[in-house]
Amino acid sequence: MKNFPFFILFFSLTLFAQKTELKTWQFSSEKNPEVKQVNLPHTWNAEDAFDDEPGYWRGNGTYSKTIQIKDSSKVYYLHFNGANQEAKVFVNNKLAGEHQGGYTAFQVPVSSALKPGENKIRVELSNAHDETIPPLDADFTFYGGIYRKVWLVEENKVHFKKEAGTDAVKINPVMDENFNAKVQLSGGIENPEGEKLILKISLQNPEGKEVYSREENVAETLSTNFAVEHPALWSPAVPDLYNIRIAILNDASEQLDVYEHKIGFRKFKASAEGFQLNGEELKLIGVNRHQDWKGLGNAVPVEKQLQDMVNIKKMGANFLRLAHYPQDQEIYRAADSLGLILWSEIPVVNKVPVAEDYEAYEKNVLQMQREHIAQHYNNSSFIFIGYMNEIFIRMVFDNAEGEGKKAIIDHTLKLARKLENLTRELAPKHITVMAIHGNQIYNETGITSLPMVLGWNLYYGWYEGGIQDLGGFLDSEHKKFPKRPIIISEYGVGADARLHSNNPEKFDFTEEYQLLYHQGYLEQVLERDFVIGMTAWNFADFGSEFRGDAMPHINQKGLVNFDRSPKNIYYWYKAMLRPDEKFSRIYRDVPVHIDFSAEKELKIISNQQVIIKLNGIKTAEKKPEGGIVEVKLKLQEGSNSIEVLNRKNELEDQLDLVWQKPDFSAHDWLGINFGTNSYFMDNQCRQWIPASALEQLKISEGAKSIKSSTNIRNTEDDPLFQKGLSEVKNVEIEVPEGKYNVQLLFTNFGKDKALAYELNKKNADEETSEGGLKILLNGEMLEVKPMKEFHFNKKSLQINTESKIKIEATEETVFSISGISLKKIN
Ligand code: GCB
Repeated sequence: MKNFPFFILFFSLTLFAQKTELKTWQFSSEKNPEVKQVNLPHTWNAEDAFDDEPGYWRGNGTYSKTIQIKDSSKVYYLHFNGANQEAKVFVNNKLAGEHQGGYTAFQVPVSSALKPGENKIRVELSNAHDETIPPLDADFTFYGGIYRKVWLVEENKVHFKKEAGTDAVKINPVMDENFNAKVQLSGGIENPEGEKLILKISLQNPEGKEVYSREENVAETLSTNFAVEHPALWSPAVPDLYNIRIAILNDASEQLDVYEHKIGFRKFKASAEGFQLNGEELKLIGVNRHQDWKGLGNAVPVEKQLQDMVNIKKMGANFLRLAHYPQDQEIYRAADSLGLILWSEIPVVNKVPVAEDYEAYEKNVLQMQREHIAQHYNNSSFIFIGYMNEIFIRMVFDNAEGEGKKAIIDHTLKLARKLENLTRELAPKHITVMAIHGNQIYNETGITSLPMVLGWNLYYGWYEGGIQDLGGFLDSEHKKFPKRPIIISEYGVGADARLHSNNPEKFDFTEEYQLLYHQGYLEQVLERDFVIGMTAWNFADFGSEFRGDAMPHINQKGLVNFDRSPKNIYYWYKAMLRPDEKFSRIYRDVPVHIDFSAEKELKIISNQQVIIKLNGIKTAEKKPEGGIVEVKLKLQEGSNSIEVLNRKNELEDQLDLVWQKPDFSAHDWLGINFGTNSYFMDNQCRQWIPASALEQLKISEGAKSIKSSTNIRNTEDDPLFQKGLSEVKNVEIEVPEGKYNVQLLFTNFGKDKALAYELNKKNADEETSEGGLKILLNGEMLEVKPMKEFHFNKKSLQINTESKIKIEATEETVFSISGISLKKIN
């Protein structure tokens, strides 16, 4: 008898839905017809979206597998959490269902196609461009594949209806002014034989104690409500969740299906006076998130993705925009339990088609929004619902005019109205929102008056203007539309942990410019109540195949890197947003201070007073200003130990920093980078210094900076080649007598720009076709072969010299140069 309760447990569990994860599949594609075994999550673009070849493969892939069916009295569905982007599902070679769109879940009823024993499942999936499926155009990579989980779901004949990719159960916890709640439940039940059914509803409080339970008769429609007096509230500070359990029983009291979900009680309101949660003001501060990951594309195991959620919360965020598409269901669950308010949206980005594809596009988009809302409605964190991002940007960039422009505006407005109405109809208690780019076309067309809250994606200090232009712009918008609540839905700059500068400037991709920018934005937003929130672009670096930032194919505006290692800025936000958790961390910039001056301006990211010790001796005690402590340290040549302690004398952080002069007294190698103020760490961990840091270097007058933001092929050290000096006649570097290996680095910046080694304009082309550049290195002629666009060329020579290395153009010419490295041989 001892085992009896366990038997009961097992027995009752097997009565309702069983989910079997279908992990292993056979895969082939049009591009690679050879069949191989893959495990989900899977994408076929994890590599080619990052290689040197432009573009990534977009086409058809086929997944197949066999499954065993034992019990033909059951009802079966195939549940896909996400497959990008057009799927056809076949069971035993018969089409069982189709789905358009890569970011929402879908379920295919398969019972009628299945037979007892072995069954063949095949999924034909395409990520080829299709004008009827969003996104059509966007700054992220549309990796193809079944990149989320798939289950075979086995149900009793009686079960909760499946609709829009989920169980058709809607839970609405409505709060009154006194913070009493009414939980409204609605939904549908499949009851093909009209059985007599009982619904058993129960609610457990956050401590797990049952606080409500009721049984009632039900047929096919679930529609009921019950009151909860003064429930514990859900908020980012205390995300208390109740558990609701709805069981369908037959008249023998056997459970036929169970729906269980965690719900939070919260009351929210957005106005130009601010965002209110549970009657209190809450400034929404957080990040945007893309779902992909270094080396994995979009096929990221859920456990890994959840680390993002924890780290976003740890940073002190209370708000998260899931840009630009619905993400895995587990992300919403994590937001519920961690206490992150979500803005979630569908990927209607950059443009709407206007030609014959519009109708089909509209149909797909509306269906996508239905699925999006149905699948996440019961998540308490799901509060802001979005449906368009920068929808006029393509029109603006393409300079559309006249009839063409009118057609775009008309179609876009038509779709926006439909989406706004649909969203309000399906989620009348939620907040609708749209993100737009910094252009008045949105106000002029009236599209901005549709959503309840307007999101501005603003990049003052990056794509345009200066960091301090933000405030003025916000004020002028507020003056024009004083009732409109605004969110800065995006703001950010590219930053690469390999690049550092003492004089940060726009578009240099240094972490120092990133810090300046975010400091400026946070300050300007905190001063303005009508700005109800802000989400930094982006939590992490992400894949965008066509980009040529300092790391090609990657948008580098993340607070953390593509592999999720934090940049300095992540800690800075934590210092600003988490006064409750004291910490201090030395700002990491260059690993070796290469300068004539022993003085190092050290930054410490901190939210508490700190003591700084240099080589064991206390040198400063300081309070942070805006999350940063700055100290000047006089380093000794060679290694220096820096320690940071809190006021209790506990060590918070420690760093060894080497100081070397930029000459050959301490080095046998020097790398000089032209056309930039930044220090750069190459893929062999060597630090290149800007030419301006070298007193022993002379460049002929009239040289100009030249740069390109593109993928310089065949190198991982793009920043070294993306900048240079053009119109150089000669470069001289004083060195001690000796033997050197001199390496000269040249870039061909491509046709649209002058050639990097820009021979004087008149005979540039001739020279190139004749075999490239001829220059003199300490009098010896060096020929540099012509190269393809956006490739670099390297030329090395060993020389003996008494005091000087001189690179000069041959008569009448000038050249461009990206870098010089010198290696002392003895
Ligand atoms: C935007 C877009 C986003 C881009 C971002 C950028 O405004 O909404 O998709 O990635 O700018 O980095 O340029």
